[in-house]
Amino acid sequence: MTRAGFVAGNWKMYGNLVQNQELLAAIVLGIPSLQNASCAVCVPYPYLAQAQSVLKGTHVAWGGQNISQHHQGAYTGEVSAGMLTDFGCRYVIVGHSERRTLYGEDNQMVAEKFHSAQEQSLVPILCVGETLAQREANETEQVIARQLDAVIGLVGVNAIKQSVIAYEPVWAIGTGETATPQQAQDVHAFVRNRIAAHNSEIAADIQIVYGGSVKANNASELFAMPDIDGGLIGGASLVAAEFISICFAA
Ligand code: G2H
Repeated sequence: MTRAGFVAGNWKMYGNLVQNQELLAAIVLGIPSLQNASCAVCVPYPYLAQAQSVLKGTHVAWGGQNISQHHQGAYTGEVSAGMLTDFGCRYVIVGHSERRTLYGEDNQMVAEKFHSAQEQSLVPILCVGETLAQREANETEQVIARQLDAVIGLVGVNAIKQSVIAYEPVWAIGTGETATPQQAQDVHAFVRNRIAAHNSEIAADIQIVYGGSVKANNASELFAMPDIDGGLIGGASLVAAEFISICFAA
């Protein structure tokens, strides 16, 4: 694989000051450097300052899990991309299926969030993925295509270059059920081909990572697939030894 690997932890709504301190310190200690790969943790907003203070100057970057599509305004409870950059964030997850399903984020809104992130020089980690019903109805590719096309339609394919795409089949998220390496590879190849239809160089360079019950014991076989460049890790990113081992597998 010529592309560098990438692993991001998605802490979701877990953690507290004490636990985070221990987890971040262990991650920094466990990842003094990585060969041809990089890693990050996406933490809940209140802990961005803590992540910044522990991770600054280390090999581990940090980021948020969501942003508003707006720059500023009367949007109670929302957080802008610019606010994340104030805390040194490099990454932000956009369009995670939990946001799409639980908070009604549609493809257009996700595309606007992607755009907003890039306007503030954040690297969006764009999540795409199908539900079990969609997979069983053989709609996986149409669903992913719509999710991807909404973003490319808004920002253009050149902008996609400065992002990471995460394929996360909804049926594999937090369920303990992982897509087989071949199932994941097939969708990653589909995503890459869809981008190649616009620009083959960008398609060859872009990092496409897999998310959905990735653990230390299945990361290597997933990351060995030709179009899988790393992972977006939920539950296993809360356990230092697991997360470190997944980072080294990338
Ligand atoms: C998918 C993933 C991280 P988990 O949501 O984004 O979580 O690894 O717990 O399935």
